Amino acid sequence: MTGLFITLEGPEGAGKSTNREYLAERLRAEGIEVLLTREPGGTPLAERIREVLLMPGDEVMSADTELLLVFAARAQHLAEVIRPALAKGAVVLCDRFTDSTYAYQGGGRGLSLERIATLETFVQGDLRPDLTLVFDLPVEVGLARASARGRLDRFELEGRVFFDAVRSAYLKRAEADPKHYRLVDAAQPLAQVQQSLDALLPQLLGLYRG
Ligand code: T5A
Repeated sequence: MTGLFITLEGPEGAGKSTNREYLAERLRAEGIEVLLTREPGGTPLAERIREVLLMPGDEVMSADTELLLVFAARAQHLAEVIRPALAKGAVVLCDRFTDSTYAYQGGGRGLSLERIATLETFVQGDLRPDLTLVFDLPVEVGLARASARGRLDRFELEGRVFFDAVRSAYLKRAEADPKHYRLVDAAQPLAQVQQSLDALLPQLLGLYRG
């Protein structure tokens, strides 16, 4: 692998998609090839799995089904998109990845972290993000931003306890591994969030250029 794998993580409405575009522009301005992608999704098949995961329905999805679906989509995404782009030397900016699984299925649903780690190794081998940006903000601020957009997806219909657990799972992971995580205060106005990203840019370029 010669490229750089950066993931953007955080709860609903944290600004991951908005800032992914911003970071991509900044990196492209440096002449770097950037691939923007997201999870669940990123390929036609994985996007179909995303629809199954996000669409509210009458049948309650078991937590194990949810876990296996996110990893099924990830296996396809890695094979079709992420690994080939990294092999070509691109910077891959991925909106959510396996930290979301630890936060939502581990923290939110309470599934065993060991079981998630087993699937992580099965699906990813030793591939892990080079750096993860965690966009952190109070749960109510993120949910207000997400609901301002209209119809809520299956996860956004969860309650406060679920999202508190998601947020604390992210914070715990970031605190445990400062080398691979950067926390971004996503409650600030967008211009300030983007200033924080500008401040991180030299580190990203350093990682990319070795
Ligand atoms: N999931 C995913 C799992 O459970 N397990 C997994 O393994 C994976 C991979 C995916 C869902 O799937 C779950 C988690 C998720 O629930 P999604 O739509 O991809 O869903 O993710 P969301 O977080 O729901 O996406 P959002 O679009 O809500 O959040 P973003 O991308 O963080 O936020 P963004 O950039 O779209 O911004 C939301 C709104 O806020 C505004 C933006 O303009 C936009 O209107 N905004 C700001 N406003 C004020 N100040 C700022 N600083 C702002 N930043 C953005």
